[in-house]
Amino acid sequence: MSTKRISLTQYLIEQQRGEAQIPAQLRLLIEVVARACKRIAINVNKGALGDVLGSAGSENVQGEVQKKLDVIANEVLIEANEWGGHLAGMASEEMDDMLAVPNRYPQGEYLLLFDPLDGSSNIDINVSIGTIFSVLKHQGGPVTNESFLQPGTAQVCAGYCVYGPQTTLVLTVGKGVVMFTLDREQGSWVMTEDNVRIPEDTKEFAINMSNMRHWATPVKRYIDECLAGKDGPRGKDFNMRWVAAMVADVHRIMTRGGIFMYPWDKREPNKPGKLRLMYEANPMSFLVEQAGGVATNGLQRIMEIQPTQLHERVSVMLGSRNEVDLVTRYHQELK
Ligand code: AFP
Repeated sequence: MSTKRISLTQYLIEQQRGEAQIPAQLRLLIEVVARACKRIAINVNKGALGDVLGSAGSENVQGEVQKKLDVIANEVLIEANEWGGHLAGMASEEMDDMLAVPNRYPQGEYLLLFDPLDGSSNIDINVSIGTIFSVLKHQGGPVTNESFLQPGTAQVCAGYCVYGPQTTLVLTVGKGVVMFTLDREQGSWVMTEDNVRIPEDTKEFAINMSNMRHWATPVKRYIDECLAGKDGPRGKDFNMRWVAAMVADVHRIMTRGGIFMYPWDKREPNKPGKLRLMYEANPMSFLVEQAGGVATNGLQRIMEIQPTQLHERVSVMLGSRNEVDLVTRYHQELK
């Protein structure tokens, strides 16, 4: 990390001028989303002192009970982005269908997808949560749900914000991964890592072990070998972490390596997995790959999956290259 800490604005202006050549509309989009994350952080940090905890008394398209902060974060992102002229439309975990930019505002060339508050089950227990976002180019014509059904390889930008002990924004525009920490005294994002790299090897896996009896054979084999430790086929001991917020588990991997898995399981065999492709798996896969990691669904690169539905789910294995390659190989041996 260079000693000079620059602001998000300076970084984006340099990217606009430099190799990445990010267009002005994309630069504006990122600044607007980053500002919205600051507003979400303010609401998250109120906790019991503000009317932000507990259930909103409604359900989202996934049939999950919405927390008040899910709804607040969703509204903050919509209100921040609808007037700027950089977007054609938005899609959110919290909305059944996409939202086209209202006619009273100019339409832009980008599509923004987001999980406004990932890890909602952690809100009331004061454990890290976050916002995940993905950016696609609108291919023209009227904006519909189908406009968003582009593979992860079509993403032009992805990022997340972790609302934890620090408030950290992690971002890629396809030229590596950078991290910014919120300087609360100035209210500005300050670069704290300029070249995030995920170690190819790790001794740390993240999976919800309570689902073990439901996993497919390749996942059971991989985890059993990790649990066997140095006396087993892996020849080394492993540690386990599970924050139950993808954004926090992925941030740990971006920071020190590891493998994160939320695989298919036999509880609902027709569901490919729990996590959503468009606004959880794809943006996280883009970031992981840009940091030198790997992201597959066990059989193929997540970013090459052709989406068929806005809220479709996917099995996720991502992180340190050599570990994800190994568990992917175990899946492919069974094909
Ligand atoms: P919530 O937003 O409902 O808490 O779900 C979070 C999440 O989608 C993802 O962020 C976690 O990795 C995963 O679910 C945790 O799932 P389990 O609660 O089944 O472990």
